[in-house]
This record gives sequence, C-alpha cells and structure tokens, in this order.
Amino acid sequence: MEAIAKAHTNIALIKYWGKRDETLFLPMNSSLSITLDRFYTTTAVQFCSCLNKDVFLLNGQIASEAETMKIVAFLDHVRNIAGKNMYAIVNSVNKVPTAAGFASSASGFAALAAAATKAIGMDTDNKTLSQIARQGSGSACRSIYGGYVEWQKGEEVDGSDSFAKPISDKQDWNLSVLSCLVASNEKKVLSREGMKRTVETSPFYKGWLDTVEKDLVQAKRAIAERDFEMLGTVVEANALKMHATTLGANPPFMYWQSATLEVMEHVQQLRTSGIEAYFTIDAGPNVKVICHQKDEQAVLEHLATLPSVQNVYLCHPGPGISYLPD
Ligand code: 2P0
Repeated sequence: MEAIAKAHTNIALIKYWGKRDETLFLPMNSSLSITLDRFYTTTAVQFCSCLNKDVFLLNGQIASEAETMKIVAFLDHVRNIAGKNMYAIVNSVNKVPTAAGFASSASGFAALAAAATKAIGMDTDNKTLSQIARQGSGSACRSIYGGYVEWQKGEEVDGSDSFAKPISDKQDWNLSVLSCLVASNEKKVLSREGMKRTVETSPFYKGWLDTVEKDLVQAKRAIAERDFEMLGTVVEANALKMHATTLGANPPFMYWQSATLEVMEHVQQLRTSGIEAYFTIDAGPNVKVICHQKDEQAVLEHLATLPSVQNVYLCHPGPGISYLPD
C-alpha cells in the first residue's frame, strides 16, 4: 500500500482570495493559474496496519506538530472516503525554496492527494483528485493539472462542483515566469489568515468580488487569442486589487516591502523601454514577472541587477501530477 507522486507549484494569474466555506475550502471566486516546471514536491505515502499513528517526514526530517496536524487532518479525509482506517508514513521532499517565501502548499497537497489516494487503493480521476487536494489547500486543486488551469468556484454547498480543470485550448503558449526572491525581513500574515481577515473586515473586499469574474473572462480570452498585452494588463491589475483589499482589513496588513515596490516599478520601466513584462504578487513580498520567452534573458538580466533582488528563478509552464516510478 505505497505510492509516490510528484506535483508542481502554480502561480495564480487571477487570484483565489477568500473562502465561502473554510471547512470544505470553497472559494468566494474562481481563479486561473500557470503550473510551473521548476518547483515541485515529491511525496511517498505508505499505509500500514503496523502503525499506531501517522508519521510525516518533510525533507528527510520529522515535521513539526503543526505541520503534522494538517497532514493528519488531510489523511483522515482520505481514509474517510476510502472507508479504511490505517495510518500512514508520509515522506515529502520539496524542490521549492520554501524558506525563501515561495509557497509549497499547492504542490505539497496535490502530491499528497495523488499519492495517498493511490496508496489506499482508490482509483481516482483527476476531477475527484482536484476536489480532494482542494481540501488540503485551495490552490492545490489547480496543481493537479499542467499548463493553464482554471479553478471554478462552483455553487453547491457540498463543494461537488468546485474543482480545477485545464482551460481547453492554447496549452502550448510557452510564456516565461521569473520568480524574484527579494530581500525579506518581516514575518508575513499567512494567506489563510490574511484572506479570512479580509473577507470579514475589509470594505474593499466587495470591490474585489464585483470585478474578479470579469478579470477571469478577460484573462481566458487573452490566453485563447494569445494576446499577451491583454493578459499582462489584467494579471497585474488583478494582483494589485487583491493586495488593495488587505489595506482595508481590520487590522490592516500588507505583503509588500520596499523591495517589492522596487521590482514592480522596474517592471513598469521595462515596458516603457519596449520590453513587454508584467508582475504579479502572492501573499508575500516576492514578485513574479511574466514575459514572452524571447525576452526572458533580457528581463532576467535587468531584474538580477536590482540590489533588492537576491535571486531570480526562471520558470515555464510545467506538467500536472505524475506517479513514480511511471
Ligand atoms: C492564489 N494564494 O490564487 C492565491 C493568491 C495566495 C494569493 O492560494 O487556505 O495556501 O490553504 O486554501 O491555497 C494561497 O492560499 O490557502 C493562495 P488555503 P492557499 O494562489
């Protein structure tokens, strides 16, 4: 009863920001992402009647109590669906610079969902897998698939219509994503807490909800038409709007640091100089820059010269989940 699965991280072009149901991880809005080739998690799961509790190893070490509790809750869910009650050893290795503030929960829970369901003997299709991964971490439901992926928020109270799927066409648009690690000195508000506080207290949250579905339609149209300017414009605007909601929360908070603003300004200057590049930012200070592949070296060189940028990781659209050995 062992299986090994690999899943890649994803970067949201249209953000998931806010839950309507925290237990089932049902989002307030639909979102759209690119799965990235460079960062991934490989997870081995072994269920055994010989165990009297779940064990979670992260990068070769016994994980903390808090991290283990999240994994146990997720395994409980899988055991419940499968109707089995064996404990498991979960051995997870992250090829994501997590200490640098790049989130690994998407690849982590996508890989765990795939490995755990297979190890426990379930024959799961990707739609079901996406729904299961969602209940570990919302953004994980998008990492089941490669390329450009939409998470439809769904309408049902039981979450049965809330899952991700690849957007149907133009999957081979090989844009470049440059993940910029900036000098960071503050502990961030975790995204789970940040989105909850924003939904509950920010007067700007209504503005987010009123416009995000329109942003999604525009982003999908831009991808279908391979219109990079249209895509970049809506991606940047959507990220700025998400971050604006945090400023209205009570207590207010912001994920940006001075280094974040420096990269944002530089990207806008690149556009003025004729290089098409756009930024997006998640729940942290790092900035992701998207551009055409033909411009990636020029953009990389520009970003790497900024004093506040510690590292730039060049990424491209990557694959969905896979099982090892295949
Ligand atoms: C996203 N983020 O769409 C958005 C944009 C951060 C900003 O999904 O509570 O770790 O586990 O469902 O998925 C990060 O939130 O939150 C995230 P939970 P998750 O990528």
